[in-house]
Amino acid sequence: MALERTFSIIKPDAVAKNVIGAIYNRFESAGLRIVASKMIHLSKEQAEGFYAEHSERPFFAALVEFMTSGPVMVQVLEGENAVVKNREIMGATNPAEALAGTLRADYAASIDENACHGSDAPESAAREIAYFFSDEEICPRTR
Ligand code: RTP
Ligand code: MG
Repeated sequence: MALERTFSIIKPDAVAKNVIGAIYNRFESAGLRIVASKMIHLSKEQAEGFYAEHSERPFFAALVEFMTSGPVMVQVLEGENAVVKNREIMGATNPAEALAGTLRADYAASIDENACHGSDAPESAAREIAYFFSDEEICPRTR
């Protein structure tokens, strides 16, 4: 299968827990390469735009509040089957349902503060990558 890209966020709860490196290790151990990365503190407008598909859901205001509560790490992951692979590494949205050994089982406290985001399809991955990164900021491996 050809290389695929996905978009990932280490959310404010996990950044506060000081587990950025531990989470990057999970990605790398699974064969995903980090081809772009930066730390940012999302504005309300950035968080609302990113999660626009959920704007009518009852948890939307709490989600935006949480996502702007501290800095996040945003990254582009590249590898075979990257979208599905990252979702497997993350585990279920609700950490109570996440399989043992997944990021959310290990680092998430609740469905509202669940440690990480990962694109749910190649189409959303392309949109989400473009939301945060210019082409020049993405560095595919040359060796
Ligand atoms: P994400 O987009 O953050 O990677 O999470 P996801 O695909 O697993 O879940 P999604 O349905 O896209 O929901 C986005 C985020 O909204 C919060 N949420 N809360 N209280 C609730 O019922 C509820 N449902 C979703 C979660 O923080 C979820 O990650
Ligand atoms: Mg989602």
